[in-house]
Amino acid sequence: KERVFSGVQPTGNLHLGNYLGAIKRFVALQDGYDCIYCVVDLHAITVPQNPDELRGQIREVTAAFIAAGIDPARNIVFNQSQVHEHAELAWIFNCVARMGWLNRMTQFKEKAGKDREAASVGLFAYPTLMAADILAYRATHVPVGEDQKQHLELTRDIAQKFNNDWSAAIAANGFGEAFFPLTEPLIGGPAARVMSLRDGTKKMSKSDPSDNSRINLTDDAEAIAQKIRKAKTDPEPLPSEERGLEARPEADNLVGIYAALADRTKAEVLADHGGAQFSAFKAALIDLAVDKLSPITAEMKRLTGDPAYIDGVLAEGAERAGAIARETLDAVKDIVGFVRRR
Ligand code: AQP
Repeated sequence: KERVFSGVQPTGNLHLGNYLGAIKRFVALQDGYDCIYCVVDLHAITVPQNPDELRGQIREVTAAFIAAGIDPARNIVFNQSQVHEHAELAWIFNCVARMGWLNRMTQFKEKAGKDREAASVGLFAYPTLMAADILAYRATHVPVGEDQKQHLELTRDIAQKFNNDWSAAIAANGFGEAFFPLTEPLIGGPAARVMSLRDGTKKMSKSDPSDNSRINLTDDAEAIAQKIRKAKTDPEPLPSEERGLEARPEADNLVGIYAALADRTKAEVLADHGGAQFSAFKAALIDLAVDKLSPITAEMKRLTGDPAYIDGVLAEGAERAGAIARETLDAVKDIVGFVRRR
């Protein structure tokens, strides 16, 4: 079976974009692939975190994975900091990646803001750690939202440069022509980029100061209803065909959310709701969103009330993940020329 890896940061305010763009798709992949899902806490501290909140958020993301339908017995679910090979491989990749490659990363530019000198070195090196997360398992596929596309391209560049730079040692160690796979991103569907409910040109994000801009996975039915009712729209009714959504970012976003929640295409949603006023469409979307999200929210709440269970899942997952990552690191150390303990 081919291997899937993906991660979610425990940075609070897990939202509908994280669910539709990532977590819901993780669930769908567990039947066809060998899947590894990680709570990437090392990534979270690239910006300041409160230690007690961070611990809670790690457990909350784990609970969200399980509540959404990821089975921790069939898949590997763990938090990154428990498997030290991620950080070790990231260091080696820091020596493979070029400054120029990382300088082009748009997420760093956005997150660092104007005062780049004050950003952490970790925030700059974030993509090499992400490459290590994926390649420690030599994963072939990574399901992510559209915003991660550039980082996945960098992961492929790092894998390729590693394979080229050490090609003789890779062959000499019996790994043939290439040690790392060129990982394929799995990006797509109607919710690859869920936008803010307040501004259809901005992505729905954890750090948006307006809570009304996003639906949190912890929101109750009333909050979901209120946020959708208040969501920005334009004055026209819904079009009947997808091309009618062009240049209507807010309409496009709500139709995309509906389609992803209902497991349908935007065209199918418009075939049913084309011509409807937003008041009617929003009412249908509220029913659908509450119907799909409430059970997840309730289960997340139940699971976060049992931290010992969550910590047990993470420990067991780390054990299994570590065994795979260790094998990769042993091979990498041999390829690079390190002397290792045997
Ligand atoms: N708006 C989105 N639409 C679709 N997918 C999204 N993802 C994030 N936002 C959207 C996908 O969710 C997964 C986990 O993302 P992350 O842990 O990197 O966190 P984030 O939500 O992108 O939040 P940040 O970057 O911590 O905060 P903001 O966005 O506030 O700056 C990924 O697969 C991501 O693509």
